[in-house]
Amino acid sequence: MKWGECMELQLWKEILGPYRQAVDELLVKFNHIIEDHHNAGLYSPIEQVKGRVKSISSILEKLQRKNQNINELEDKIEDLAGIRILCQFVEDIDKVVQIIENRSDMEIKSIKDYIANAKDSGYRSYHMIIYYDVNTIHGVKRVQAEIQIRTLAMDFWATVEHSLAYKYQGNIPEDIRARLSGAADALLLLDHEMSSVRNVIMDAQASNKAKETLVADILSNIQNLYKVANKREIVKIQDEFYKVYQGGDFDELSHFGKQLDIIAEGYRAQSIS
Ligand code: 0O2
Repeated sequence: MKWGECMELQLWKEILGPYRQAVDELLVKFNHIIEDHHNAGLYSPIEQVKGRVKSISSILEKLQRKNQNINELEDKIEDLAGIRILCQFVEDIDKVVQIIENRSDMEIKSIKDYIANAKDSGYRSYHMIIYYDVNTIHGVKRVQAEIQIRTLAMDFWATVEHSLAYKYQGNIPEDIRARLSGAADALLLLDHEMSSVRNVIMDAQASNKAKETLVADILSNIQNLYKVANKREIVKIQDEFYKVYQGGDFDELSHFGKQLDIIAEGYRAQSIS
């Protein structure tokens, strides 16, 4: 690689650095939203979150396609930082939008609702462009980021269509395009069907999650007791736990967890005094 090319790469790194930081920070924040819901025993409207900084080749291709100057890059290319939020149900998308609207660290610049108005291709997704402040070694920099919010079904379609568009350089043959359009209709139907059983699925998932968290807390309590309680007592607690766990009654397990908390608290108080 020549010196000039090296410099150019360094310049790209400098330009894209704050966007990389924005993607990293936003991923942490959205993942915490998922975790906070789970910890509170609530259903999370966010199923999964992904992020990327736009590749240099993709930036150059977009600038050329939109006939824009490279000096206007940071203004004109709104998705240098891209976040994709995946939801299980269409209804969850509104919830995610509300969460973003209520945040003090994300300012909404614009939205594009390709769910209410699907693209001709069949593409469905909800897009938000936000302003987000990153603290760099040079001070605070306000960057733009694109957040795409869609269901798992919409994402499946978009991923397949994107690969085909890439393969055929944007000119997908008519027969394949027609099949993609049919698939988009089928996925729309699937999203509707899933919505009709949303409450049942949400209840089942929330109670699975609550049980998972409860069992993890109980096991961690038992593990900590190993350090302080006598072995015979621990074995008794463990046997009791297996019995309650195998019984499969959530209320009983919850009651057992509370009793264990009291025992653990007793040992903690003893160790302080
Ligand atoms: P990439 O490679 O995903 O980053 P334009 O890019 O001019 O079509 P604009 O004004 O930048 O559109 O915004 P728009 O329409 O909201 O599209 C932004 C992004 O949405 C695109 O980024 C794609 O990721 C996605 N997208 C939009 N339309 C389609 C579509 O028909 N199919 C698929 N699979 N994705 C779509 P990029 O930079 O175009 O592409």
